[in-house]
Amino acid sequence: MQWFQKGRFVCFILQVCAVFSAEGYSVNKVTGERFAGPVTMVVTIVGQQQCVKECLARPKLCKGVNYLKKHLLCEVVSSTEESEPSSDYTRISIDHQMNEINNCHVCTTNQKCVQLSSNSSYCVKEDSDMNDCGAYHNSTPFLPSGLYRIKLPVVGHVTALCEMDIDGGGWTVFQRRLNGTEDFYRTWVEYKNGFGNLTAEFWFGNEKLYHLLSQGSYELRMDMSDFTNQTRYVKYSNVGLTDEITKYTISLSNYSGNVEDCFTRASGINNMKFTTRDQDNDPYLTANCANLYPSGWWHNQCHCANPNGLYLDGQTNQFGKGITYNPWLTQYYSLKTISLMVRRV
Ligand SMILES: [Ca+2]
Repeated sequence: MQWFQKGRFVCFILQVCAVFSAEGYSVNKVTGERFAGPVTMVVTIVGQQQCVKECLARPKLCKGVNYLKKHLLCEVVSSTEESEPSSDYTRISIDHQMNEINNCHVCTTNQKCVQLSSNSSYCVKEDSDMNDCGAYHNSTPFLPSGLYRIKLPVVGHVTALCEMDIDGGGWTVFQRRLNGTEDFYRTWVEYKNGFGNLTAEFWFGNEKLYHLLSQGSYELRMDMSDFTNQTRYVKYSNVGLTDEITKYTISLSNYSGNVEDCFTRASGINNMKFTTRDQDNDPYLTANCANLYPSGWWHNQCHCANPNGLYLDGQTNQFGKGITYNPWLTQYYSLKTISLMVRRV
């Protein structure tokens, strides 16, 4: 509230500017916590006061900030609804009420409000170059895993789940299963646009994934765990996806990992089109694999792994219908967790 008083004081002396240049706003700080996001932008090497100002300049994009003093790091967040314990952080929610007076509220999400000393403010175009999670990670290596706003070609700004800890970090997650809360037996349009909750189980969306991967060379990683908390992963140093007209055909190469390869073998997903319950693009002639093994996936005849299958809690007598990875625990075991993610190389 110190700055609020300062703002009023300045305006009292200048009189005419009183309504426009008042810096009044209220903040609410909690140390040892951070907002879960989405993080809409990151400002580095700034003090806490400047961090708050970065938020005030972007009323459409910012409801609060996470400030990490030891790295002078300022994370601008668009939601303050959820927070989490994080020892080195201070979370600061910011009330923009005075921005309505100084006209910053007319700026769009892609504009920064620049205030001049002459009582006026301008909305200046500001385009983020954060086009995937790797871009955030490369700019600021100590950013935590969580939700971030990225900008994709054609699609524009979207929120993505970023994995910043595993295998060097910088991964954009496009699929996750945790507990069976989300239905993955979905239509073509649902798989195209994405579904679920980024903080729980979700499919990012084939159209977004296509535009994400169109930006350059990407690698893919899939992590799995069973109900005894054993883990395995596979990784491919090259992944590509075609557009919707060609049915989001996937290409993968250069396997590594700590469990046998499944995706680039003859029965794998390499060069397969995407198949959903309402669109059979798989080479299995007599049926739709997405119906036989309830899912949406790059089915072959039909699959060696079924990450979007039914959540069947471990051992099952339903062959191939669960979240299976045949070379590890066979088609009669449905995994506990699985996630798929990509990173620019
Ligand atoms: Ca078929």
